[in-house]
Amino acid sequence: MITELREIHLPLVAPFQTSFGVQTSRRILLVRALVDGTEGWGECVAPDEPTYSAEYVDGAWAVSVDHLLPRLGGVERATDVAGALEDVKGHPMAKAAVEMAFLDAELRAAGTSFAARLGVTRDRVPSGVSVGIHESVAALERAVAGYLGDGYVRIKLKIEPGWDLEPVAAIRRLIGPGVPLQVDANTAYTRDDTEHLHRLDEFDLLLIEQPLPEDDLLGHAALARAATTPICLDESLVSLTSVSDAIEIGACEVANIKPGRVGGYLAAVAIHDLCRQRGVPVWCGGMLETGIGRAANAALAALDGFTMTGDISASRRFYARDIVTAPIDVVDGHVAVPVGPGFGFELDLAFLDEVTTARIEV
Ligand code: SMG
Ligand code: MG
Repeated sequence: MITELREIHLPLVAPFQTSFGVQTSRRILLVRALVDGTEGWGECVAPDEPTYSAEYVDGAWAVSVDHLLPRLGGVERATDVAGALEDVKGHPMAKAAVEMAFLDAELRAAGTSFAARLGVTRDRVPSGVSVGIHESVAALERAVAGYLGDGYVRIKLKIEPGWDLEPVAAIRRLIGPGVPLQVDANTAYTRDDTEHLHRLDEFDLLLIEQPLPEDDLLGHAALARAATTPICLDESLVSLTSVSDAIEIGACEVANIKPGRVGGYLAAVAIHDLCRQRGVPVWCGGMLETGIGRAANAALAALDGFTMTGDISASRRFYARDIVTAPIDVVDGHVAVPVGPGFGFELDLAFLDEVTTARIEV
């Protein structure tokens, strides 16, 4: 059962700007569960504002209290959560956090790690970094040089109209032809930008992530036919069906899998399996998670179909201090797959209390 909802507030080490705005801090909803007398935690990736998708932290809190928790009556296992919450439309991030808390608690109760439950064989995953829009190309170059110095093995640049060809050209020049580079538009372009987006082809990018609005699957398919840079979807992929359809019509040559966006880690695994079957490479996206979500993502990304480097960076890429006792670190360009029970993190309870801004026990 769910025993607590908590909201924390963490400042970011530097502003993170995307095509939909600037974030300087994060409010994060955490969910605690109790299974077989053992506690577990889930992290909701809903941002402060409904600008990445419709979900946001206050909405996630409200739907959890008013509609999700009351439906969890007889639920004892993570595998029963999605079914119990099925009547509630949408809100995948809020649902995912609930399922995650059950999963962490039941794995801890069984003394099993998430990685063992998934059956992964890799003990580390390559680490990529997502770099926001900067005030100048020079500032972006400094940031990227710093991340390369930290060992990241793949760079992702956020782009938007007016911040694309020039910064991408500059960074390709800076890092040379050998360093994997990709871009993410977070839906900032329209079908009218097709010609313009083609000009990115010359920079040998791994992929262009979500150039068009999330409901424009046909637009992405047309772009994929015309461009040589593979089209990757993020915001559009909200369920197994949407992924299957997007692949079917040629709109999704690469998939960014974010557990929160698809309703949880169990759905994320099913999407991974489908993509693998269809020969579509996948990678694990990031939502500026704390050490809770980062630990879970590192295990997920160790599944065999995750053949591309994910946005799983060190805790310190976003947070000066994480809420876990052993912040996620990047060593030789990789993040270790946690081996401890559950998702494998331990909370820094004193610090957690310090950054808590709201809390209810249920
Ligand atoms: O966690 O490293 C991270 C952030 C990765 O760029 C990132 N995420 O669209 O992929 C994406 C963005 C969404 C984050 S803003 C809510
Ligand atoms: Mg994205």
